[in-house]
Amino acid sequence: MALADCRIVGFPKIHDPRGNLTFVEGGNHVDYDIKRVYYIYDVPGGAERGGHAHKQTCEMLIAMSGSFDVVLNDGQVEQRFHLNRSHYGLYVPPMTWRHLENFSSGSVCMVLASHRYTEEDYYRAYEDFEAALEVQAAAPAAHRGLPHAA
Ligand code: T46
Repeated sequence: MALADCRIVGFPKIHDPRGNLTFVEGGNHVDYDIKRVYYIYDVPGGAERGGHAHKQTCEMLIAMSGSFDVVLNDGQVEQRFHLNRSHYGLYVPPMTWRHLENFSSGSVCMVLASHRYTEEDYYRAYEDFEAALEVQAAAPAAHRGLPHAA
């Protein structure tokens, strides 16, 4: 996976004088089965979250309230996304290093994840992540699911 696979996804927003409504559908706005939902809140000023990559889990990050920055890195390129609307999500594929910072007061980050939590799915040391990317890059194309010459 590369940073090019990361993307902002827009969700429907039903405007209503009683308040707006947004929905997220599996198989539509999210193209994986959602196995877990978690949220980060009560973040103290100046705190950072993340600082790791997942081996298999893909995630959709949504700023349900307030705002924060998500900095993504695929081992080659780094890109910063500012999330501040609950009708947009940031899709993050596996093998993407991420950290979250600049949380505004009262912000809530909700995450729709493709896998249940297991610590074995994490690279928590950047050098382990880099080493895994090198192994992937050295693997024959067929093992990476890429087209290869017959
Ligand atoms: C990501 C950002 C946005 C669980 O027991 N279950 C869970 O589902 C999760 C996510 C965490 N935990 C435990 C594991 C640790 O003992 O909660 C503790 C903190 O977890 P972590 O260090 O992973 O938290 P963050 O906020 O640094 O990162 C999490 C996600 O891991 C990560 O994928 O994108 O939130």
